Amino acid sequence: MTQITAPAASSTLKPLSGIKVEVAGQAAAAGCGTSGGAGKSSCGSSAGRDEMPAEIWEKVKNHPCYSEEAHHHYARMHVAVAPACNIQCNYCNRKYDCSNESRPGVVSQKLTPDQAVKKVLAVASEIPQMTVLGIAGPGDALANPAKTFETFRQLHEKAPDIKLCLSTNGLALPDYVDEICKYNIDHVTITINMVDPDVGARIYPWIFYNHKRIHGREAAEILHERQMLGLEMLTARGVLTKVNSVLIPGINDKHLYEVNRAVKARGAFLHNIMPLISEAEHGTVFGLTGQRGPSAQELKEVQDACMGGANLMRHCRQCRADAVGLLGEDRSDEFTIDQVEQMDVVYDLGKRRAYQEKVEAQRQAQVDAKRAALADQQEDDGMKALVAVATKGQGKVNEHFGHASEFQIFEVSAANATFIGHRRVDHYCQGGWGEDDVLPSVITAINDCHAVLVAKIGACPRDELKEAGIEPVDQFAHEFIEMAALSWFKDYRERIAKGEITHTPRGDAEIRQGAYNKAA
Ligand code: CLF
Ligand code: SF4
Repeated sequence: MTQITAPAASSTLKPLSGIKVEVAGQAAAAGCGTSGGAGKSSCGSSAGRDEMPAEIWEKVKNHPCYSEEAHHHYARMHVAVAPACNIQCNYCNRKYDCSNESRPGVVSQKLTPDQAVKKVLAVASEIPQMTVLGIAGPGDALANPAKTFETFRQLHEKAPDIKLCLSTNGLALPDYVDEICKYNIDHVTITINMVDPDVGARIYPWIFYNHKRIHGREAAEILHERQMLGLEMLTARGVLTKVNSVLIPGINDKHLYEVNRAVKARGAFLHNIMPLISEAEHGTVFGLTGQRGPSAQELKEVQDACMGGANLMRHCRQCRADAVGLLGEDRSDEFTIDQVEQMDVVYDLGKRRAYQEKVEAQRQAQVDAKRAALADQQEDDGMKALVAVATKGQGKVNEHFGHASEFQIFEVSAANATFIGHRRVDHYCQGGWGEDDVLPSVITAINDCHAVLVAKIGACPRDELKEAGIEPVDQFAHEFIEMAALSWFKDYRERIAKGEITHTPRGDAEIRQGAYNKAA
């Protein structure tokens, strides 16, 4: 892939509702207020409480998608009440979850609003750190307005501490902004893959709008205008917005910079650039025509090129439309409708608050540990390394190498330790023994990393990792991740300075396609 760079000259997008949008010209600069991400670029998903206004912090502090820090501690759940869709994306097969917010994989059960509400209350009573309820398909939330808003209406009354979150392709969005505000739905995601209808025509074969099916460029033009209008309307009403973009190599990879600047100018709080998931067995147009997804390096390159615009989210797990749990895990099997019907549901707000206070204390300890580790670094010489981390939550290195179904990737330097992504893998450990066939795929998934931080690791994978140039590190078991990564980095630099090792660049890594791994 050729280097992605910011366009040299600014171009001007067509103004929609009176707002002039300058791409690359950085038109809007209203500060990081409730209007979203038009302010300082540090105010993104990785920003902490000191880096944004208090009212924004209140909205994002326990939303696992809007705050990277929160995603180590807080869980979300989706209820699959929205089966229909009003557009066709070339990366979607209607038999599968919406690729906008959920990875391909059939939804186990579609729910009525009453079933959905019961399920949410059941999960909330069992998982007190579940703070957000999202409706993200399996079709489009706003193509099923009656079911979507009936679910939100009931939850607004019955579970006032749960944040409500909605995901849409944006076509119907301008029609429902009042309804969104009425139920205090404070977080809305719009999937925007283009701001140029010529690009859009390669992604969307048709839309269904005003009782008509519309094809080609005209369809993409209408979708684009509705998306931009909906985003502007939400910004004007103080709703936090996130834009999801699917990175499709050769179609919109070089265009996403323009998308980033356009949505920033319209007040988007976050921009989540996700890799296309495209496999022939999904039966999508892109899967069947051989359109590939990006590699890890290609994804990072596009994300890095967009920095300085709308703030980036990099911890998305492209979750299912019925996912339950921390991002990266799925506990939906524990909450089937049959199980929920038999559960004794006690929605105890006091218990939930008490639990979340404990989570907050732990989270502050994680921030303090990072601060202390940063203060202990040698002078920053610009060197950076990626480390993979095996974790099952709480912000700690607390998973065995063989049990990890994903590794979290952190970029570490003397100046910072930042989450930059995750890599799904198959479990290396299969019920007590290591699966030799799996190890090469795990190494491929973290091949761009210099070290892997784990709670425990066996002798065999340890040796093979070393041979592949990835250092297995288990001395920080059960420590906070950033502190562990920074401590490893300090030691790494000391060993380089002593001539014990040399720092060599690593290779690219593969983004895994295919089935979701259930939590171990
Ligand atoms: Fe769900 Fe989406 Fe709300 Fe999060 S997911 S509706 S904003 S509560 Fe999150 Fe999942 Fe990525 Fe979506 S990790 S796919 S960004
Ligand atoms: Fe599929 Fe979602 Fe696109 Fe609709 S908006 S076609 S459900 S990916």
